[in-house]
Amino acid sequence: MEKFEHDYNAEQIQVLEGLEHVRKRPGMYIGSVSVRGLHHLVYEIVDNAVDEALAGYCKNIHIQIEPGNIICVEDDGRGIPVDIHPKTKISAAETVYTQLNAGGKFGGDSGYKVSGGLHGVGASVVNALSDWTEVTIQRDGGIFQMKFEKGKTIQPLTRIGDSDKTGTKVRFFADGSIFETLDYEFDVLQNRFREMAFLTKGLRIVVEDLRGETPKKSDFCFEGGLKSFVEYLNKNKEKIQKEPIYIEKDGEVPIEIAIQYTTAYSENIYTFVNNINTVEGGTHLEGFKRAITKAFNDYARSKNILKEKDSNLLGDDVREGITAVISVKVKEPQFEGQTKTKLGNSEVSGIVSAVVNESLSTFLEENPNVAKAVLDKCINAAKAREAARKAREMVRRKNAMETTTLPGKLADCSNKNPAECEVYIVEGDSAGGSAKQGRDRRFQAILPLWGKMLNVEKARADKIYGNDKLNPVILAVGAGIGPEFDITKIRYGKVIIMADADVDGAHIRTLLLTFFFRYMRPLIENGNVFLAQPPLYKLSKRGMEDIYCYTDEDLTKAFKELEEKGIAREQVGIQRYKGLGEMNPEQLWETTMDPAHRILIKVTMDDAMAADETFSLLMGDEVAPRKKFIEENAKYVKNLDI
Ligand code: 28G
Repeated sequence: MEKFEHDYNAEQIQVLEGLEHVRKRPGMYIGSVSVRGLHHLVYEIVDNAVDEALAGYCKNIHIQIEPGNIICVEDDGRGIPVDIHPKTKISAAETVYTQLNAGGKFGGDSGYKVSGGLHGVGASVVNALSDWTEVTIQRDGGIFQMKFEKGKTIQPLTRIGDSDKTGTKVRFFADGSIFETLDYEFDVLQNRFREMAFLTKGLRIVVEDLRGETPKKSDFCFEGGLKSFVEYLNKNKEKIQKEPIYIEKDGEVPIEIAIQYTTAYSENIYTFVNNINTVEGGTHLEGFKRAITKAFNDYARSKNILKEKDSNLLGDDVREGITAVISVKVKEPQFEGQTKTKLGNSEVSGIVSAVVNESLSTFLEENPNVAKAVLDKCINAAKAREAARKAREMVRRKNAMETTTLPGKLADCSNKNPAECEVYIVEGDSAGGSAKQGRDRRFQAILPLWGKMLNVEKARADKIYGNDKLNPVILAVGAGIGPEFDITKIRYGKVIIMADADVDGAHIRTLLLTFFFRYMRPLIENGNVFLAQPPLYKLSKRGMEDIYCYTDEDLTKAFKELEEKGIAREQVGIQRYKGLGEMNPEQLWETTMDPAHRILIKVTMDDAMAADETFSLLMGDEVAPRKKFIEENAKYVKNLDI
């Protein structure tokens, strides 16, 4: 009996120490305590519900942001088991919420769990980082509830009623003393759960925001799975084939893939392992690429579309205009790479490659018209590749003849260590002039751009190289483009886009982001691209230091703070900046370029993807969605030159 007591206490102490560590070092468990980490809490809980769906027991997941930033997640699965462990006298449910890594997350006994990165750390981490958590379970004929504060049990699992239903409901309020912000972004959650719904065919996910005056609600359920995902990604693009190619195979490594070709020149392949976006790719992507290159070449040879004298199509040719989503489930995934989003399991490559090669070959045989249309495009891509090579050679030769390979408009910095240097890409000559005078020339370079940009959507690589607007950007960054882009050669650690806060500025931003996304993607993945944020307003008054406001909220806040100091709004002068050109060099330095005061926004892959989507919408060939977008956004886009 004594021993029993002793064990019990030791175990409990361990639990508390575990959760204490989570609170001390939250970053180790959820990446950061920024808004990103905050959203991670929701993903962790929803992941558990999705696991229950993958096990085949849950059909609906409901997520609500309640007023006051309380999160409520409910599923109709079996309910977390409520039985009491005979030794610890603690319910299974409480164990899941208090023991680090409980619930088989790292065990591999309960399906396809995640064993690396930021995911799958489990409910106990959410509990530890929440001010309070409340879990309600329906199963075995009853309703059971338990409550926690900052991870500590304040009400063990208690039967509070009867029910003939089953399911789990979790409500939590994140700890404001740990997170920088408690404000959830509905769009961020909505995008993530749309993606999850695509990845789990037939699962219904409803997400609601009940905080504002007008509640928001999205209802996702896709019977087509990844086929629906690809159709969604291509909704604004002109398709070469009507229906996506769909591959599904349940084996040792379950595989689901959808592919659809468009007339665009870019390649868009998204890959997932156990529902985690593997941004850095890995063995599943390698296997896929190998298989489609082989399948198209074999087919083209067998039908004599490629003659004996012709050389093989390259991977790049075969992937031009492709939109594909690849989802695999791996029992013990190895995640590698800088952000732990690269699949390392070598066995996966061959498995994916075999499945794709077989399914795609069959598809091509059965759909000769689609095969022909896609191959035509691939062969054109090969020709363009050859033309691009020549254009590149020309540019290189031309640049070699000139004394410097840097663009004439570039005002370079004196420091040559890329890690310490930054280049501002500035729209317009007058803003460019101010930036040149205002900068710290030791580490800040300025590249002014002006005039209309090339429409990247409609241009192949050969045009990009010769383009007089983009070539300076390529030369300034110094690392090439497309497949040859070499991140180790970049000349600046920060590439900063500085454009006005108006429609034209938005236009140039979208264009540049799309260009970087399509031709210098590692630059974005590596976190080297930034947006400068110029102020919108300046408040000034005699005897008071000027106040710069970067958003309308800033302005409201500034007025409130002034009022608290007894200064009325009428007493201060307010200047609204319409463009960067209105600021003198000192102001531009002070507000937008001085590392001590400026606001820089790091561009994420999500931002770039969104830009790419907007771009396709505005520049692409599909007329109907563009018209719809313009009608819906008429007041914003009237100045846009499209
Ligand atoms: C609403 C928000 C989040 C969940 C379940 C269902 C079971 C479960 C969850 O089991 C313990 C460890 C590994 C099996 C499993 C119920 C088996 C039988 C479950 C959720 C037992 C956890 N009956 N639903 N956990 N496992 N939903 N939604 O968290 O071996 S978590």
